[in-house]
Amino acid sequence: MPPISRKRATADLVVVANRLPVDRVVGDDGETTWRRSPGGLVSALEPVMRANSGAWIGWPGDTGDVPEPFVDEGLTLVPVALSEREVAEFYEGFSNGTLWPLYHDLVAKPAFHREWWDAYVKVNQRFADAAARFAAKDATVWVQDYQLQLVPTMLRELRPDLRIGFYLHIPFPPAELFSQLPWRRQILEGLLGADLVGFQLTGAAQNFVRLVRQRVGHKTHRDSVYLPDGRVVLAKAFPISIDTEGFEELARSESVGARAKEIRDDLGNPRQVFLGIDRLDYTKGIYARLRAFSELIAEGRLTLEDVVFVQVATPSRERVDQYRILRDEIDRLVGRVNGDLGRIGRPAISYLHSSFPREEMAALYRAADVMVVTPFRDGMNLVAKEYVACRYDDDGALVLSEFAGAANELRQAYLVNPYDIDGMKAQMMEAFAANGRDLTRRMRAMRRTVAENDVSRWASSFLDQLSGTQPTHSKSTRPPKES
Ligand code: GDG
Repeated sequence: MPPISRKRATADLVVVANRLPVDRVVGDDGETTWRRSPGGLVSALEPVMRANSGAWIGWPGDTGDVPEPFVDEGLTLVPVALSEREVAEFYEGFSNGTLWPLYHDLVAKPAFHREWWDAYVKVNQRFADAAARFAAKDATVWVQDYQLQLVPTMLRELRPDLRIGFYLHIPFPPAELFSQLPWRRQILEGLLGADLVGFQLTGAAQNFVRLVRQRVGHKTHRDSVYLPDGRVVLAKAFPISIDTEGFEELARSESVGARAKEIRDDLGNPRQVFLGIDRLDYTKGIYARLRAFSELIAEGRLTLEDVVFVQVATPSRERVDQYRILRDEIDRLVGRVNGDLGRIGRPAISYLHSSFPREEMAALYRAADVMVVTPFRDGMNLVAKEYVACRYDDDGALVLSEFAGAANELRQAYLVNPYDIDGMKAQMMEAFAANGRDLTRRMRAMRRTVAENDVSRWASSFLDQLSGTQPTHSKSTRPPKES
């Protein structure tokens, strides 16, 4: 893969994200190739980046030497290196051991370690330096997610000419929780380097503005923060979505249809197939949902002729303790449920701890009568939207946690509180027993929502809003009197 020259390396739209949208694959001959990698952010941004021929700055996902920037399938990729220790302290530590649980309502206990914070600062600076080198004059830079919250201000210091946007894919917690963070002020100030800070939901944007007022002392009014130097930072909601058309097209393809049938055959053609697809993460509520389902079987409200639960858990953050513990807990639960309730050739839960190509995901969505998405807290949850996009016959039921961002839009789902096992059981039974007309009415409405609000609309509404923000050199705006 030829490296690209410095001149061609300047980009008008630069995405800065923790991960590059590809994984490095080293063949038997030692040759390096790159393969698309799964994950919410990649699924969401790839179509937009290709359409805009921008540059993407990110970590390749391992600690090997990083190559020079290169072009892969029309996408300019700029790899940023992380050492073994930085992966442990910046990525597994501060990002996934501190911020992830803190921002997800303390579903797990966050750990606070000063050396993790130091690594977070150092790595954020490296991403900011790369963006500063790569962006053309007056370019737009779009920084992604919780791993890089200091980049906006670091980048603004290096390149005041840039228009900078930031988008948070996960929830932004209320002041009462966020205030536990020893470095709360630095994080808020880091984000304020952006012209536009985007969130999944309005409530998250409001949490941010309130914290800025309380903890940093800036004047605010509704969705605007007024900085002493005259700059105005906007904080708004932009609910993310999926490539709806792409998913539907895939679901309609003959091969996916055939594969969906094969999956049902392999499962022994039960009356209904329940499905869960998640990264193996403690925020996703996998354990609670499988427990609810197994109780329905144990109580005889569902039988093994009626149903099977297919749970796909994509391996994730496997070196972080809490994730190892969760994996063991789910292994044990599935083993116990199948041991107690299953019969030869008829397990209650068909559990797959692996990741699959997109085609297989679409076939699973096609094969499932009831999709069960029960996170304790989730920024959006794209799986719920993907399921809806694949149900082109307007059938199938979605059981959805009210604590997923997606519940804001997919109001016709069977909404559940994942902390309430009995409530979940009741909704799963409702979904199982629903009549065709009711399912069609619900699915049609949800399909309209995801068709109208797809990922390209999400990206363009963010970028349009960003390009309409006040130019950074103009210092004329003053806060309204009453705030
Ligand atoms: C974060 C936020 C927010 C999963 N397994 C495989 C696979 N996937 C794809 C799914 C979906 C994506 O990964 C997962 O997205 P989610 O939204 O469900 O969850 P997170 O990974 O936690 O994403 C979340 C999202 O960012 C976007 O802003 O919605 O709230 O937590 O697209 O299809 N894809 C393939 N094989 C797999 O095995 N090909």
